Amino acid sequence: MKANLITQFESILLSKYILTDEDDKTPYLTDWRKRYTGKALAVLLPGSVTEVAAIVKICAAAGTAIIPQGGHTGFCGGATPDSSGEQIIINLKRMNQVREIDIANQTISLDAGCILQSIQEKAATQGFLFPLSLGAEGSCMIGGNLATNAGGTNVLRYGNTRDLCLGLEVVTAQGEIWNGMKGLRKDNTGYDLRDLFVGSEGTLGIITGAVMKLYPLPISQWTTLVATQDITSTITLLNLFQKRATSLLTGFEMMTEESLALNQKHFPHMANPLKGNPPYTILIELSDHESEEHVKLLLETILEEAFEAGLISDAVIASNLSQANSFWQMREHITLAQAEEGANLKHDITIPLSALDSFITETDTLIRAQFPGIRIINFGHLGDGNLHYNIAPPPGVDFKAFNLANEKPVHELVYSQVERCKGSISAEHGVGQLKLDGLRAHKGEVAHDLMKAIKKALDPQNILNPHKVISI
Ligand code: FAD
Ligand code: 2HG
Ligand code: ZN
Repeated sequence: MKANLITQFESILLSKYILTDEDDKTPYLTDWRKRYTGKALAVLLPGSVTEVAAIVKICAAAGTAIIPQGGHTGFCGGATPDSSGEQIIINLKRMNQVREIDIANQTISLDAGCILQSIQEKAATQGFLFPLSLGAEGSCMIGGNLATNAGGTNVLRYGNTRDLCLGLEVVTAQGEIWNGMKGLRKDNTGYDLRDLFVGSEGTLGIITGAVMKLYPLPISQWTTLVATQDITSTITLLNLFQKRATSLLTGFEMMTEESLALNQKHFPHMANPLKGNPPYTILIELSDHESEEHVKLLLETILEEAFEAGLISDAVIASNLSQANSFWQMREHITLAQAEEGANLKHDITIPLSALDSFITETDTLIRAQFPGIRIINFGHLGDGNLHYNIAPPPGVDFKAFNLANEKPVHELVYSQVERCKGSISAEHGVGQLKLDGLRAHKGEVAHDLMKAIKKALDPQNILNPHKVISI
């Protein structure tokens, strides 16, 4: 059976693109956080949509499960196979061509295996901004971004990956090719198939191509770090920037003192330029298409207002690009510092801005009381109400032992607060296998049953990424 499948794949792909040797497969079998390791019968590296479709047809006939994979940087174990050794990984990395930049339509058509950073760079050569931006952009792929509906740091101005997508090309669970590669900003022709596949984490189809929106490159960006003393003034500050800077506000990221302490421990060169380790350090970015002077003056005026209103106690404006980059580096390195420290318990959550104060105050108090000495690594895309409310054991306590004993009650405590505040248990990282069990309770029976019905309709054999997002 196994040999027979491989022989069939050999009729489609050169044998160098069919990885069966253990050493060759290893890099595809463990997720970025090293939380999940699986086995696979083979890792296939197709070079075109027709090859993907032909592979899926073979797997469908054999009832063999397929794990679609991009850069394998996801946080929920969605791209990692199970331990059976019977699943096939289809990694899209060879499908990495920009198909077209349509200047008049302001769109870019891409193969799903294009690395996010390379798309940003390609767009910039034509004077365009491709706004999706996240810490993994050097290795994640647009197919993975679409499949997880990734967020990142520009969402408050440009939306998440779903909002940037106009068209898709998808291979279905039956091995058919759906060509929806249209760059239309309006198309009301019934059910929106594109939006069904975006965020489906490889469970409904394999995304092989996409048409994405482009925007004019801003001519000037100003970045500042400010200190706030509490979350109430931070939200008021956000509202002030939203009111005064409107669409010029392109970044509003929050880092707590505890998050930056972890950075300092592992990356000592990344010192916070603000004085005295404030409780909250906020990174704010304004982008302008008018002039350097216009946006700088606006930033200075809003900051002055914020000082006068007692919302901020300190501010540093980046004086050049390299200092602005160093502010962003400090923010992006929190994830890397956490990985250096040990496997923390992640909570990628969204809370309505009006409930953030209550969420943080109450959850901080409860969790510190129940787990004395615990470290709360709370940071995130505050402009979107998206917190990365991550939990690490007290200093010196073994991560593995702590997580084993406390993972469940920690999640229960945090997620019950999320429900109280009418938030979401996954803001931008998805569900994968990590949050599979909690989904029914979170979404409610009706929504969960509708999701099941969709999965059954599109993938009745349950061969696309089974037991990820939803089990049928
Ligand atoms: P993978 O990890 O390979 O796959 C993710 C899921 O999508 C899996 O379920 C997989 O089966 C499916 N999939 C992949 N490709 C396809 C395809 N072509 N068709 C169908 N299904 C597919 N995420 C954010 O949202 N915001 C952030 O700010 C952010 N920052 C990060 C920072 C770091 C340092 C790291 C390591 C990760 C970060 N992430 C962030 C998480 C991750 O980068 C994103 O989820 C990203 O979109 C995953 O892309 P990928 O190509 O690596 O997908
Ligand atoms: C970020 O915003 C990523 O940096 C990672 O989404 C969050 O480390 C995390 O939990
Ligand atoms: Zn994030």
